Amino acid sequence: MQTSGTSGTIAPMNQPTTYIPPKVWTPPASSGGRFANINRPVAGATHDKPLPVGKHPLQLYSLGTPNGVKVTVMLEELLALGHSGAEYDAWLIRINDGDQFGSGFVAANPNSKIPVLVDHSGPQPQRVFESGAILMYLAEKFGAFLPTEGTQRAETLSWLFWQMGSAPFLGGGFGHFYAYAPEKIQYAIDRYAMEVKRQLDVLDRRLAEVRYVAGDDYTIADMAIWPWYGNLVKGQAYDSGEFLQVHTYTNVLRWTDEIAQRPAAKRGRMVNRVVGQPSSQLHERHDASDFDTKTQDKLAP
Ligand SMILES: N[C@@H](CCC(=O)N[C@@H](CS)C(=O)NCC(=O)O)C(=O)O
Repeated sequence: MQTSGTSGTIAPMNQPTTYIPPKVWTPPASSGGRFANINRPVAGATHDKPLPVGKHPLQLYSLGTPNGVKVTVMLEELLALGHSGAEYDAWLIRINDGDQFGSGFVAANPNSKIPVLVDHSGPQPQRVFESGAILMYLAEKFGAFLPTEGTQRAETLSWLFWQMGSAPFLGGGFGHFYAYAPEKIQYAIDRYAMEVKRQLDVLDRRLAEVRYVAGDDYTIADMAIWPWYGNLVKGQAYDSGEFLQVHTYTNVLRWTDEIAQRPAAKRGRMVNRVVGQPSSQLHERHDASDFDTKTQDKLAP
């Protein structure tokens, strides 16, 4: 047997590599793989850095990942409905550079993950973290995109929480092991591909029955699900379209394309975006006119 010190035991060279965990886990010097440099086994700030505050009541600290896009789409939808109180400053948090571990960010979100909203419209600034909580907070504050009673409300919340519980298996499970892990581990990829295809089938069957996930109306549940599962069925997540045969989920595709046509969805997906065509990226948003410099037509999914 070869041993690897405190990190555990590795099987002989001529057998499949099997990790035998030591009695007490210690973090590896580097696990390799994407994001290895920002992973830590402890919480808290690594450096002093206050968050900037702009001119609007709502301050968003985020990045244009699917979790970030949920919130910028919601804010743009609220503004499109005429809720001027939803004007916001969107500040860019570069998670690969560790911005989420600055003292100001950690005070706003002790979990050190984007997105974070701080509402300055009341007597004291109110922080809200977790994208699902931010969607609910905004929906209740403005009385929009979350039905107040009955089946539509129950369905909206059920599908919102379905997304919050399901996406970690898609991103942290499938996406991580298929695209980012330093080696391809068949057991892990099979396990998460199985789960992600099951989730897509859940969504596809639902969208065979209804126009939007909660029923007839577009809600915060659609806004939560679209950036994740819409990207996936368009082949825009982890370069996995062919592998997962995403073209077979025709109802999800129909719904994805319909939402992509909404002007607010087009604007929302541009905010805090740092990948793709330069014309699709609006790194910070402080005013509705900030979009004018960008060509939205290039944003077709
Ligand atoms: N459940 C959280 C997940 C947020 C999340 O995972 N954010 C990622 C980017 S999409 C992040 O900030 N990662 C930085 C890190 O893990 O250090 C939510 O929905 O708000």
